[in-house]
Amino acid sequence: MEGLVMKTCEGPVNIAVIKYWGKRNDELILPMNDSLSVTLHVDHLRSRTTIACSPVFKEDEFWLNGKPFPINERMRTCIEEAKKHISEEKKELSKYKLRICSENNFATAAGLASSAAGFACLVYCLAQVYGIDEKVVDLTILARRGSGSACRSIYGGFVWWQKGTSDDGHDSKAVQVASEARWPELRAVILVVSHKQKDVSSKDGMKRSRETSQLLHFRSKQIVQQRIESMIKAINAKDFDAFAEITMKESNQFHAVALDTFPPCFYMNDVSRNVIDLVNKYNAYKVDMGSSTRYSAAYTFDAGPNACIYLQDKDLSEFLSIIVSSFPSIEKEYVRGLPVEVVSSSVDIFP
Ligand code: 2P0
Repeated sequence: MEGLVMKTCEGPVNIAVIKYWGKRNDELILPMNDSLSVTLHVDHLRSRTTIACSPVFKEDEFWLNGKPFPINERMRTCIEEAKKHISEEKKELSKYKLRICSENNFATAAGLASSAAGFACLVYCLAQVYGIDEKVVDLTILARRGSGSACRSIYGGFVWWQKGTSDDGHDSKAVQVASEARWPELRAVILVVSHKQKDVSSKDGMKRSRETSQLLHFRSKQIVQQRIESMIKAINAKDFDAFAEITMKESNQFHAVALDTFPPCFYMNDVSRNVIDLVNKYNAYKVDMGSSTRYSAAYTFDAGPNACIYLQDKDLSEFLSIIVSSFPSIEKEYVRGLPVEVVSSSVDIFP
C-alpha cells in the first residue's frame, strides 16, 4: 500500500512493590504518592501492538484482542501528545489516520496490569512510527497520560515513578532504579486466581478512595516516601528480607485502603487470602529449617485477586511444588527470563 508505515512493539507488565493508588489530578494522571515496581519479562506477560498509518485510511480504528473498540479518551490523548513530538522528516504522517491492533496474552482488567503494558506499548509504538527522539521526549510522561502505572512499564528492571510536584506534570515521570541484571536471582510467580474483570475499575476505586479514605491520605503523606527509600536500599543491597517485608506491608496497606474506602472495594477473595496464609506458613517453615533469612517469599496483590509472589531462584522449585499441591487445579507455564521466572495459571482456580 503506498505511503503505509507500520510498526509492531511489545510492552511488559510491571507489578508494584510500592503501590500507586490515588490521583491528585485525574486528567493529567498525577499521583498522590511515588510508587516502585518490578517489570516482568516481556516474553511472558505482555501486550503487543501494531500501528499502521496510511493516507488511504479514512478514520482512526482500534482492535483489542481481535475485537473492534472505539478509541477512548486516554488513547486519544496519547496519540495527540505523541503527534506534538513528531520528527521533522515524519511531519506528513501526523495527517494520516491510524489503525491500531493490540493483544494481551493475559487476563485483561483482572488486576494484572493490562493497562500498564498496553499503554506503554502504545506509546512506544507511536514513538517508533512518528520518529520521536527518546533523548528529548520522556516516553514515561507520555505513557502516564494513558494509564498511571504504564509509565513504569517503559523500563525494565526496578522502576520508580516519581510523583513530581508541578501542576502540569512535567516532573511526574518514571526512572530506572536498577536494571534486571542487578538481581538476577529474583523471580516472580504469578498465580491467576481469576480471569474475571474487576467490579470496580482502578480509576473509579482510586477516586472513591481519595474522597473517602483517611488512611490513603495518611499513607501518601506519612508512609510512602520512607518506604521508597528503604526499598531502593533493599534493591541495591539485594536484601531480600527488607524487600519482602516492605512488599507485603505495602500490599496489606493498599488493601486496607480499599476497605477504608466508602463504600469499600473488595479486590482480594478467599483464594487470595489462602495464598497469603500459605506464604506466611512457607516463611515460617523455612526459618524452622534453618534459613538465614526471615522471609523466603513475599506476596503482593493489585486491584484484583491474582497473586504475585516474589522469591529467589534457590527457593523456586520448592515453592512451586507447594503451590501445586495446595492448589491442584492450577496449570503452569515456565518461562526463563529476566528478572523473573513467571509462572502463571492459565485457568481460574475458582472460576
Ligand atoms: C500499582 N495499581 O501501583 C497499583 C496498585 C493497582 C494497585 O496502578 O487510572 O490502572 O490508569 O492511572 O494505572 C492500577 O492503576 O490506573 C495501579 P490509572 P492504573 O500498580
